[in-house]
Amino acid sequence: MTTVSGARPSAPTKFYQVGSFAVGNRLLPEAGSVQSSRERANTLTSGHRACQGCGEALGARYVLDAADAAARQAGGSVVTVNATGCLEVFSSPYPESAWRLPWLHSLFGNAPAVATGVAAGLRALGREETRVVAQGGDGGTVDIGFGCLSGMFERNDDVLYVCYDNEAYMNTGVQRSGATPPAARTATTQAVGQAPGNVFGQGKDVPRIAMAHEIPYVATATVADLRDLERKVTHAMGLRGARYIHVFVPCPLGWGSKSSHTVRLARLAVESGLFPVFEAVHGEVSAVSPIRRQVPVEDYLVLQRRYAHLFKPTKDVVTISRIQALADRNIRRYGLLSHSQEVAPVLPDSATGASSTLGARADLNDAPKED
Ligand SMILES: Cc1ncc(C[n+]2csc(CCOP(=O)(O)OP(=O)(O)O)c2C)c(N)n1
Ligand code: SF4
Ligand SMILES: [Mg+2]
Repeated sequence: MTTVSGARPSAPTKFYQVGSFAVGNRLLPEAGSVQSSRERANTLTSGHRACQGCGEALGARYVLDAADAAARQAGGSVVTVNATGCLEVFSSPYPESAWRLPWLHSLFGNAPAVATGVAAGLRALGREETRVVAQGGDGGTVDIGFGCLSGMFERNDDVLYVCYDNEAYMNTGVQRSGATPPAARTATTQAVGQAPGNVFGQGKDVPRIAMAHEIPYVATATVADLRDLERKVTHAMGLRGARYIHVFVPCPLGWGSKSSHTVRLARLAVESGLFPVFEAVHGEVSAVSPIRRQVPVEDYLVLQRRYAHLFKPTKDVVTISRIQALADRNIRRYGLLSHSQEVAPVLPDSATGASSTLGARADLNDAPKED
């Protein structure tokens, strides 16, 4: 190591997080990640007003940085269209903005239509190297913006649409959306009555609905595997036409989880089978992220106050078993487990006795206290 005459010798580089390719708070360039690059765009800067541990803020930064890097690589740039929701609100309190790229907000339900218009305008101007990324929460995507999104898919408009799924309308106080999972407590699905929390058998699986439109590319991802997310965005940016990425983003405020558990919860959602991670090309599944060892759904549920009623005053083994059955169905549907591990059969509604690797740790369901 050389030192400039008179300058203090540089401190030796301190490595930590062994195996994570990280040094300090930055990924090593050798890892080939957009986030490891000194020239990374930082499309979403610090200083925004997201809650501590917000999965949506983390996911959006990786998505837009990767999209911006891919567009620059191809000699272009990115325009972003944002639906109303937490991401829009916490990043753009007037007169400030945390965005460092062209960014538009119009309404809650029309981001796909606005993005389509932006793409059409750019095409008319002969500026097809400027790429359009639209983004919104699950409410904006699955519910209110769904018609516009389906039209964008059906016309195969040249837009990458990214949904950040935190499984409820968080920005307005945690109301149920079409992506809220069964049994979850929200402000509009209270933990009261015979069947507390959200109902079973409703809701929309938008990645599969997107696949039914046979668009060029559909993918799911989580903030537990940011390299995978980055890779999928980069790949999608190399394609033309309608593309859809559905990102699972835990929300500490809405889920009643510790801020420090955001990545852990995303990982548990994947490893339990509740959130399958896959890619699909023109309507056919082309790749899945396999699970090495399936964890019981209880390990995931017990860390969140929105499921507290499943553990107190007594453990609701029937409802937990029904949720387990949904995870097992995903594992079979996408072939997520390696052949070395058998998938548990679907349990009937009356089934009892869901097992857990947490065992007696149901006490973790006590109100999570921030570290
Ligand atoms: C037509 C219309 N209805 C309702 C609202 C109020 N509203 C703003 S953001 C929001 C919830 C957004 O939820 P989601 O899309 O899931 O994003 P999140 O805040 O969870 O990230 C609602 C209901 C609105 N802005 N416009
Ligand atoms: S309420 Fe949830 S989605 Fe909204 S900023 Fe807070 S953690 Fe993020
Ligand atoms: Mg939401």
